[in-house]
Amino acid sequence: MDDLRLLHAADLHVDSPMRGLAAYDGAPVDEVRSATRRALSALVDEAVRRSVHAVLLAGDLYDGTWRDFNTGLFVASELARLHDAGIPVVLVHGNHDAESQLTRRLRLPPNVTVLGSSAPETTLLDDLGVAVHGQSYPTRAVVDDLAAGYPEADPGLLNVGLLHTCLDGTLGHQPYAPCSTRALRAKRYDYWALGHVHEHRVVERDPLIVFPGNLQGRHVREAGPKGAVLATFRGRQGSVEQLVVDQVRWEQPEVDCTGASDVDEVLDRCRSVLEVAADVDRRCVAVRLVLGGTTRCDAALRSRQEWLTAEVRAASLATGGAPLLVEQVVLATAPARPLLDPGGGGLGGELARVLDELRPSLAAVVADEAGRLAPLASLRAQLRALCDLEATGLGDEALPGLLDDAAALLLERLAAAAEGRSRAH
Ligand SMILES: [Mn+2]
Repeated sequence: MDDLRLLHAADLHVDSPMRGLAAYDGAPVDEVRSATRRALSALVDEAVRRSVHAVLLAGDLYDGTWRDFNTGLFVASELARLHDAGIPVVLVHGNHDAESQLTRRLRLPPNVTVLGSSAPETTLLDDLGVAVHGQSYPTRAVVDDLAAGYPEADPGLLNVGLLHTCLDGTLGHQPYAPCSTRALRAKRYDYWALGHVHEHRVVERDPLIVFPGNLQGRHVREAGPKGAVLATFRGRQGSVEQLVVDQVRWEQPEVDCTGASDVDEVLDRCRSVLEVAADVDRRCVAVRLVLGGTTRCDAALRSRQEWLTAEVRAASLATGGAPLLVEQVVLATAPARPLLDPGGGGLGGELARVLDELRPSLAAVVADEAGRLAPLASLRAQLRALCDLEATGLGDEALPGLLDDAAALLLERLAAAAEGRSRAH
């Protein structure tokens, strides 16, 4: 008997807005903005090229309601290419594209079956001997165990469960449609095509319980290769492989600045790391560069971060490799010797003593946030929502670093001012 090939994807988030993207001049912004669409096209290309027998989409095909009908038209046109190739598609909606979330709707091509949201449904792919069981989300926050209502396996068929779930919640993500792997096993299905967790993960092999991960990373917390899963069955014996189809690869490479004697040397090291990043199979790469290590030029870097970021971006434009987007440059370097010695003399010593006085009160502000400074906490929450600070990765832990940055900046300005004065005399 021939192999049965099922292409399983989830969390496509087509037209996800890619918040927090730095749109500086020269950045490959269009490439990044269109990445979720191009990843879907690449998925369809793979399905056709490999003549898969069916495509399974396990929720969050859309990121939310469409800005206009073009999102739906684009998806319909890609799924129509599968129709032309005679490939059926079975899908469920997840929390992002739950019925209540989508205010606009379009009919999909006739090869597409959308499993309903009021109760579990089963669709039979008759000529393949496959039963696909599943249920869509009626609303965004489904906290019931949907899988509990799925039917028992049909012993005469290959049984597939299509489910958008956080599983037991230990993999992170919002706690929707929770269930245990034990309960899934008890259904005696041959394959559980899951969605919702954005990391690729084969949870169990017997039976296969699989998260393909999202189709296309959308920010630096979704780094590394992304794509779908090809599940191949010979009889009841299944195996899986990841099919990478992402069009923009997110990476967070580190630049070791240990021993760098000046800023030029740091920039040279950044350039080398960017050249390696741009060499990943010619795919557009979005990077957050993290500068670490102990260096004498720590203070010089901290006092000129905007310039440093621009220099790194300028370097990224001419690597000779794939288009690069430098999302952010994070300074995590340490001074080669203590920047400011509270026991020392002069300007540095004086500033160090002032900062040491400030440090405990800063710690107290952070510690007391839940109580006395509740309004501050809510203000911070509002600011976060406004600026999507989480997407930039700037959290409470950044506060002490901000103080160090302020110290470095202040010291450099004071030193420059002092120098200017002495020259004037
Ligand atoms: Mn989801």
